[in-house]
Amino acid sequence: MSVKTAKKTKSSISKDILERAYRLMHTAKRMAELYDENKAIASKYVHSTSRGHEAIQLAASMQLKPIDFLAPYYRDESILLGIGMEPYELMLQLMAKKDDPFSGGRTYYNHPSLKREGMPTIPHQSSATGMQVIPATGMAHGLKFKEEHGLGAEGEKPVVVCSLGDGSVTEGEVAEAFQMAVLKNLPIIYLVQDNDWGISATGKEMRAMDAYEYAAGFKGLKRMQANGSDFADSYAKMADAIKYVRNRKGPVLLHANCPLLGHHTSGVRKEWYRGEEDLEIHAMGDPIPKFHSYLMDNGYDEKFLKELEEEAIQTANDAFQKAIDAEDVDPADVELHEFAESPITEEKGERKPKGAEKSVMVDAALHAMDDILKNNPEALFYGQDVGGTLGGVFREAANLAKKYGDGRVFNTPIQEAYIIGSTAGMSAVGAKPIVEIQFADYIWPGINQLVEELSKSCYLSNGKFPIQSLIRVPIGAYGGGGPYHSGSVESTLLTIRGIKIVYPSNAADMKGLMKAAFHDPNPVVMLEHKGLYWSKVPGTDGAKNHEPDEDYIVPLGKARIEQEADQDMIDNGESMTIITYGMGIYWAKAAAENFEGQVEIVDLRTLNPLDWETVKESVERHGRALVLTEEPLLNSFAESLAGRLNQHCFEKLDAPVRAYGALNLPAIGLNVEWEKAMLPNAEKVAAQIEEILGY
Ligand SMILES: Cc1ncc(C[n+]2csc(CCOP(=O)(O)OP(=O)(O)O)c2C)c(N)n1
Ligand SMILES: [Mg+2]
Repeated sequence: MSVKTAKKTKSSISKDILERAYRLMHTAKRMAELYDENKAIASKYVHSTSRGHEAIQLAASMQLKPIDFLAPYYRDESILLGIGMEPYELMLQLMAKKDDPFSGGRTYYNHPSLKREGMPTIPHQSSATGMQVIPATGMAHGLKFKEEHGLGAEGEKPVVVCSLGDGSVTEGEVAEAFQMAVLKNLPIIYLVQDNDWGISATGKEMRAMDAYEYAAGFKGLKRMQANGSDFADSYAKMADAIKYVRNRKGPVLLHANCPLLGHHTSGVRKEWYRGEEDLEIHAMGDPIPKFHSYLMDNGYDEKFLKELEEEAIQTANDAFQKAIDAEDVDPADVELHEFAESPITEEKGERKPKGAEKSVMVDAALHAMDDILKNNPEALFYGQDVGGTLGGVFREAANLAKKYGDGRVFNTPIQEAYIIGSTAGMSAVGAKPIVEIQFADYIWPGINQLVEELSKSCYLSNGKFPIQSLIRVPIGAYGGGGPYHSGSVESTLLTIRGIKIVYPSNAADMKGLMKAAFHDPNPVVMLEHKGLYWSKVPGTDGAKNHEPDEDYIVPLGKARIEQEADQDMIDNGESMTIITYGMGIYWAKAAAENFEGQVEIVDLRTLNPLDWETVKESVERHGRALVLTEEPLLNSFAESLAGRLNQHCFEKLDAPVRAYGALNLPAIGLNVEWEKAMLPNAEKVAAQIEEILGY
């Protein structure tokens, strides 16, 4: 349509912006109305709209540049309109259609992930409130890291905008992110949209202070406030915030009050818990009439504004019908994008070069890290105590900080959620994070980030945002480590889809797998048995290997036959296989000494993806098998694998596949006698072998 030019405006904001913002406010409003009018279609899948929050959202997003990064939340519909997304595209997501530009129909409305020329980048984030604050801060952290190491793009500097509701600010993980933002002076704006509600809980019920007051505790976090329902005020405050962050003065928290005019979501209706009075108060703050008055005061005429409004309504109406008619998803695609493809598919380099010295596992890990940091300037390594002169409580990173600088190898606060979750943001901006959780027993505070943010990103972004993240985790029991430094966690991790789990049992595999894990574009958790690090545990000398060369790499998902059985034993039906990993290898080897030539041992090396072919072949070759683990057996990975083998190899079996592991107790008692009593050992495994062979 033809748009008449308005009279001269007094506003410092350009005419184009004012008119576009007004049109988009009406677009958002009409979209919300359409969704309410067409509940049967629009509310098939749950959604929230931005009604009431349009002014601050448009003010924020209309000032972002394609170089910037954005982490919006589920109410940020107007943010998405402001960066240039079309209502039709958003409605494709509303209806979970095939061409939903974010997820191909896999995730909810206003849950974007976007890598598009000319628009800010939006990595995937979960639907868990507040949790995106850590990945978003990780983005800012990654940008700063790149800039400080000469890896940033030339020219103007990007900013990260992370938006969240007032109800989310009190969540613990938000505090971890704020702490890191001020500690490292990161280029991020936390935009808190305060509508005084968190579903049905009021501000009074949820907190003793608002986000602006809370932010005062974070020294170095610049605090700002905006009237979030006033476009001009929001625009000016956002402009100041963006300028401050672009100039790298540090992080900002912008607290914007806004009314909540729509329902919490399509499924939780406002009339169920909000009184008349509250609804009236919020209605008085509607940003649209306010902006209308502002425009009238600035020389616009009613007729022209009506034309903008009608244009918006028409666009939304047309888009809705078009989205209804759009193609649906193809269920045949359901398995696409579990993982991004790894470039490492073959074992390469020399596992046992001539003249190589023997290395303990912890040194092989250290040398792998050294090679990685030397050859990949985007790589960085952080976690508790890995930096400085200590270089890890196991000295597994000794001297790396000295060699590569405190900017690349550094200590973090005790923040497991940040350590894990930040890698999502780092990866999105092109850094290559390696992190460490000090002990497997302390991975739990970080599990939320692993599950919600890391594991689902590739799948739910339709393959756009796989997360390169290598998470090293010392694990396992030996020598009286006690209840909180000996735990095994792999079964829990293996219930999380979308992450890979690696568990080397010797120095050569440690080196080769560490490199493959680093080059894998997906999240990889590397479990490193502390009892094997120095081969201090009697019987684990085999964990020391001639050290492979620098090019050595072992693809993930490939098991290794650690020990073969004699062919005549196999032919006579007197052999069996033990499927195991980590410390299990050494229990199995010691136990097998009593059964010469009868026992094959398969070292899984990677638990997910599992080398099913090798395992199945081995079980079928012998017809007798034991799956051995250090974990308490009940409901473990080992038990599940044994069950699967019984099902799939049934016809080739001479005995049921057994699983064997630790006693089913919540912790390993401190006294070494408790440890011995609870865990498997060579004698206990030998008894299992005896029974299986005698079956
Ligand atoms: C971790 C987590 N807990 C609970 C929920 C369910 N939930 C969705 S929205 C919401 C309220 C959030 O309030 P606020 O952050 O103020 O955002 P608003 O909807 O008011 O914009 C809750 C509890 C969730 N999505 N994630
Ligand atoms: Mg709220």
